[in-house]
Amino acid sequence: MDNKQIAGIFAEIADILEIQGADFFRVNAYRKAAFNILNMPHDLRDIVEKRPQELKKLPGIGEALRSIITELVTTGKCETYEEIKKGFPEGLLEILRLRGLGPKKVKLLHGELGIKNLTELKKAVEMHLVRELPGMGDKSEADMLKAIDEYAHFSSDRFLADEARDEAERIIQYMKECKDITKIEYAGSLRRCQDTIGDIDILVTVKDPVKSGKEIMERFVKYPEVIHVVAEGDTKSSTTLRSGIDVDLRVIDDESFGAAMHYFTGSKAHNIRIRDLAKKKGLKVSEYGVFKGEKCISGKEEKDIFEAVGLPYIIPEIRSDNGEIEYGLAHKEFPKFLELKDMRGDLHNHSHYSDGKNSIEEMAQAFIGKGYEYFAITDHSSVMGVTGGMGKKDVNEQWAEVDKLNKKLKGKITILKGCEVDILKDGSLDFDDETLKKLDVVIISAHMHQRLDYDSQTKRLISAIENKYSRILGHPTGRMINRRSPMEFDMEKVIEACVKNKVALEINANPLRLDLIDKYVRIAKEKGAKFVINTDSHATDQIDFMKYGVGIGRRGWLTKNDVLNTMNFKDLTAYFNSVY
Ligand code: DGT
Ligand code: CA
Ligand code: CA
Ligand code: ZN
Repeated sequence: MDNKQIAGIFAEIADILEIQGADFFRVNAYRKAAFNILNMPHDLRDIVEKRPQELKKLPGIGEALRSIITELVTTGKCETYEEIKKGFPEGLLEILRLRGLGPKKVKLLHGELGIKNLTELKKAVEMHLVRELPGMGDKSEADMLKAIDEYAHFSSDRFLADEARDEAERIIQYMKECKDITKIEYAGSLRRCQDTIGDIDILVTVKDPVKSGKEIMERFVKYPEVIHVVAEGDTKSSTTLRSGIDVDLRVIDDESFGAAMHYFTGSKAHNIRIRDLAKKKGLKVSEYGVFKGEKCISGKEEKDIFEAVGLPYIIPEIRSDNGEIEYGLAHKEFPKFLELKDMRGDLHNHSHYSDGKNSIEEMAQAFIGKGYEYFAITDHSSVMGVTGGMGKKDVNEQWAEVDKLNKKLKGKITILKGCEVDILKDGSLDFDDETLKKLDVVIISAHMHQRLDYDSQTKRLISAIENKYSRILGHPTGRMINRRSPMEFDMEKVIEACVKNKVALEINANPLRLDLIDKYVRIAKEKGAKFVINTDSHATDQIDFMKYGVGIGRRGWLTKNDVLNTMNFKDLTAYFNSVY
């Protein structure tokens, strides 16, 4: 358990206690502890395990809370927390997550109206019972209704790609310590690089399934992050992790591994098409293999499945029954799709000139570590005051610094001068032409006015795209997964404007964005668009997000040639210069 998770539990205890009407000081002790833990620089796991005497020095954390921290770090559980949760309606915790609803209001709703969950709250609001409560009125009711709708809309039970992938990789690492395992891989939507993940599917083969199958399952359900075992069997078990994500683990016979990988990678729609193709050839394809009558004829490797039904190998990312079967039947092979190793640079990054956490030099060192040829620093323009956007003075300072660094780092990496320029409400850009002209990379992004009506939004974006200095349309829809819906506009028209004006479309690789989405990537490619895949890094540890963006590119059937930042530095600058 890390600091954030521990702080989360303390905050939840405080909320529950407050709703239950506990003593103010007790509530406050937990709340203050949660705040302090969230803001402390040290990892509590290190302190508990290596320097327990330092626990006493933590500000605002008394003895009782210290022992809870130790309990949480060492066992992952906490008796006080379990005790407090007993008999407390779980639905109230969900209500607490609504915007504008703190423990005070929840206590009132529960105490006065007996509300225990979201459905009951919604009913009470619709029956206008809430406005009668002390301190409430028409407006509080309307706000609550809005918060309920918003919550229903955004709180999907799907997880961000990086959360799921990190979890999966950690479990695989943990399981690999079991010497009997010969193969272990994740399948499902995670392997297909979908933008959100429902649950994690892991497949395992072992040297001797009869002997060690049981051991594998025992190890799996004992994984320290497991908070609930949904099912435990000899060949399949399911658990829920602390993060809320479910994991399915299956032990597979080595002879069936390919067939199982194919089946559990999906998608379901793709599987159904494969099964039908097999039937037409008088075969049966299942998760166990390819069968002719009762006899298993292949299935050890995934390619066996495609071979059996007369298809070339299909990469996991495009298995969705969106034309890949038809294409495969008509062609000997697929185009060579984009790969992570094709990427030679990253054209959207922030430094501490705006809201980034690192200096330009620190970013440069990180990118050198990745083996990139170049990267662009594209801090925000001035309008983004909240994120510390750059004014004219900062721009000049930054260019001088970039020039200096380029001399110093010559032969190692090249830094491009860029900017993420805001698209203003009327479609003009936040920097004048004089400034834009001097930049190597101009990304245009809409961070504000995301709720204009459909036609105005379309017009606004197109007019920004038409600015002769625009090079890249940054995170085109502005969506944030589970948080903010995309802007509404005519995507096809915007794509066409990008093609006409030679503005590349960004696939923003940040797992919270993954914007453009795969469907539009494919449409844009068909319309002749060019793409860039950028991490939009605000810190050095985000530069590894590239793989998620490449995954979306592959889902959109992109090849290396479609993506500008696969070019070498010389070709890239020649391309950008040719646009004028
Ligand atoms: P998710 O977890 O919702 O992000 O999406 P998936 O694709 O990982 O789906 P999941 O975990 O329910 O199942 C994993 C794979 O197993 C799925 O992609 C295809 C296969 N599968 C599951 N249920 C069925 C089914 O009823 N029929 C067929 N043909 N395949 C299935
Ligand atoms: Ca899944
Ligand atoms: Ca599953
Ligand atoms: Zn941005």
